[in-house]
Amino acid sequence: MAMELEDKYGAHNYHPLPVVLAKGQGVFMWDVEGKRYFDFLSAYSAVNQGHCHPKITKALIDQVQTLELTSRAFYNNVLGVYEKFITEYFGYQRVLPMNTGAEGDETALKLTRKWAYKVKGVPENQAKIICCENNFHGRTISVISMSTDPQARDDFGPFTPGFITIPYNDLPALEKALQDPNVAGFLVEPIQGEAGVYVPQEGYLKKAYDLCKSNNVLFIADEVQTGIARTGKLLACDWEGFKPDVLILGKALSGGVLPISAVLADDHIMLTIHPGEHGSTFGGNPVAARVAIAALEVIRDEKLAENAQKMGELFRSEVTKINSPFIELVRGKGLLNAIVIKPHNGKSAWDVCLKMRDNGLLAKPTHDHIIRFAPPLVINEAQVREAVAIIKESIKELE
Ligand code: IF1
Repeated sequence: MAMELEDKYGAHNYHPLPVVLAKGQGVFMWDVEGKRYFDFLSAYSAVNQGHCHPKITKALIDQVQTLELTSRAFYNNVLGVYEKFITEYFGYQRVLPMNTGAEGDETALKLTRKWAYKVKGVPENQAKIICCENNFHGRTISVISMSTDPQARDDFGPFTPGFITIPYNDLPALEKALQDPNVAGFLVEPIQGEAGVYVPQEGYLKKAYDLCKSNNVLFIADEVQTGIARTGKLLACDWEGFKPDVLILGKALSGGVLPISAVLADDHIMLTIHPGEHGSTFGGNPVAARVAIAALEVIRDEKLAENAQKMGELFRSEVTKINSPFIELVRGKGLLNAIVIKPHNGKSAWDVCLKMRDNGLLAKPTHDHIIRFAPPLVINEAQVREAVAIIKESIKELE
C-alpha cells in the first residue's frame, strides 16, 4: 500500500529498499508488520543519538507548544542561548544557523567568497573554491556544480562557475591548485561518505590545512555526515587536531527530528556578511535551537563519540573475521564504515542488502558494490555482535 502510493503520487527520485517502516526507537526500527530491524543507515547519519530520543523529542514538543517560529525579523528568547551554546561547544566565535546540509554548504560557499573579496582582496567575481573529485555536498545547483558524479549533475546545467576540482587525498594536487592567487577556499569532506567511506591517509587533513594557511586560503570542513561524533571524535577533523576555518554541520545536529544545519567561523570571516546579505525563513528557529541544544547535550552526556570509537573498532574487527568471497574489505572510522562487496555468483551488494533486510538489518549500497554501515552511536556491544551475526548469516546464505 505505502509503496504503491509513493509510486503513484511521488516523484521517482529515489529507489528505496523494499521495506515499509512505521516505528523507531534507539538502534531499531519496526515495519508495518511489526518486524524489527537494526538501522545501519541512521538516515545517512542524521540519527546518531538513536531514533526518538526522549530528551530530544521532549525539547521539540515543549518548544513547539510555546513558540515555534518568529523569523529573524524579530528577536526571540531562544536563538541567542543556542548561539552561545553551540559556539562554545565547538570553539568558534560565531554561528550562522540554516536548515539543510546543502544550505550549510551553500552558506559556506557564499561566506568564503565574501571573505575573499572583503578580506583577501580577490578581484570581484574572480574567487575560486577548490573541491575534490567524488565529493558529495548536497543537491542544489551550485553544490552539484562541484560534483564529478554524472548522476548528480547530468541535465541540470548550466552550472555555477568558480570551482577547481582536484583528486581527493592528493596533497601535491592541492599544493598546485593553491598557487592560483584567486583561490579563496578548499571545501572537503574529512571522510568521503557517499563516495564509499573513503578515509584519507593519516595526516592528509592537517597537511591540507597547513597548505591552505600558508596560501591565505580558508579550510572549509563539510562535517555534515562525519561530524557530531560519527567517526569516534566530536568532529572528524579532531582526529588530526586542527580547527577548520569554516565548519559545516547538519544531520545529527538535530538528532534526526527536523532539518537543522549550521556554519561556524570566527569573527574575521563571519562578520564579512552584513544584515540583509544572507538568511532563511526557518534558519535558527526556536524549535531548531532547543532541539539542537538537546541533541548536542545527548552526544556529550552519553559519551557517544567514545562509544562510536569503541563500537566501530569492534564492528570492523568482527566483520574482518567473516571469511567470504563476497567481502573484499571493510573500512571506516568510528561508526562510519563500509564493506566493499566482490560480486559473487551473480549476486551484488543490493542482493546482500535484500538478504540482510530479510534477516532484520537495514543498510543500503552507496554505489553498486559498496555497502555503508552506520548505526546510531548508542549501539552497544551485544547489539554490534548480533548485527555482525546477521551480516555474516546473510552473506553465507548468498554464497
Ligand atoms: C540524498 C548521499 C550521504 C552530505 C554531506 C552535505 C549533505 C550531505 C557530506 C547535504 C547529504 C545525504 C543526502 C541524501 C543521501 C545522503 C548521502 F548519499 F547523498 F551522499 F549521506 F552520503 N554534505 N547526504 O552527506 O545535506 O541537504 O541532504 O541535508 O541526497 O540522497 P542535506
